[in-house]
Amino acid sequence: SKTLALTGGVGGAKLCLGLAQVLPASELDILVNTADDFEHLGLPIWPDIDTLLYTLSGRANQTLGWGLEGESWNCMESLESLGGETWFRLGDRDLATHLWRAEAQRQGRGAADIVAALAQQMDIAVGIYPMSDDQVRTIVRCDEGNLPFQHYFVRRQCEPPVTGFSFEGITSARGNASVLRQLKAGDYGRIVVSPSNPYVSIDPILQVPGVWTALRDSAAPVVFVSPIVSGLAIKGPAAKMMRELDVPVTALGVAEHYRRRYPGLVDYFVIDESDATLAPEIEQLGMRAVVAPTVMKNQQQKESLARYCLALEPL
Ligand code: FO1
Ligand code: CA
Ligand code: CA
Repeated sequence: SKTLALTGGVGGAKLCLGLAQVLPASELDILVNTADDFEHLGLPIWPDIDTLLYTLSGRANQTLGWGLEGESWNCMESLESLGGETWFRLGDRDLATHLWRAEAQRQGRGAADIVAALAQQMDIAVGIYPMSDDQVRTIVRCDEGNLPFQHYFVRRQCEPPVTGFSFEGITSARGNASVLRQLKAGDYGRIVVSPSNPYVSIDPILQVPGVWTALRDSAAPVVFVSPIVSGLAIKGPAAKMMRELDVPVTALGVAEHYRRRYPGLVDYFVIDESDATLAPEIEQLGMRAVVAPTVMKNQQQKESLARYCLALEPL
């Protein structure tokens, strides 16, 4: 049977790469956050989709953590000399993706269709699905007011303290039809939620109407991997957000967040070996706490975490 993975950006893409290495391509589908997407310089920018496409095609820029390797910035330099907006940097090669996508949108193609075409052009055979074809946009609530996600994340470098999040458009968004159909048909034997940011990567996917309940009602074990290890986020602002929201910055804090918002969803919660002492409290939330090396620095660590998640049996 097939595996379904949920992911946001960098951290999640690493586990997805591990899953893609250990599973036949026809047995892996990936449902991706699109609430970080925005329009910039008139172009549709889809960061988490592109991070996954570039990672799975072996061309991700390891240094930056986004965009393509071997990138040049001629267009941004010229734009700067024209006095254009350059706070969000689009590399020369990366620009081709956004230009191609803008043209596809003008032809009336939907997100799922566009992602499938991009994946095919990049020789990626696993199924990559945007969480919805409808527009959903993360708004970060801060003391100083609401900020669109990329303005908070890139322009303001995650500096303003956050008080919450909302996902504009989510109540009327329709989940990806193919993934929802396969979930209901029982096609997925494993469901893995990667260690992406709970608030801005995983929550938007789960809150698309019908998604988290379909995951919960599936017979497949639902395996979450903690993005917090030893009180730190491996990458990105998750730990900072938790601190500002007065949530304990631990794997337990993440597990409590998921239990409160999505009762009955989590079967297994994978925590790092360094957090093993949290296991009993996590189990008191009504989920199985399992301990594994979750830090993915090299290819072998990505594959072994993937294998570990896939080996957990239905409860
Ligand atoms: N992140 C940055 O921190 N600075 C950038 O200039 C930037 C440009 C960029 C361009 C294309 C793209 O797909 C992603 C880009 N990102 C950039 C990353 C991105 O917006 C964030 O990492 C995610 O949205 C959060 O996961
Ligand atoms: Ca993201
Ligand atoms: Ca279940």
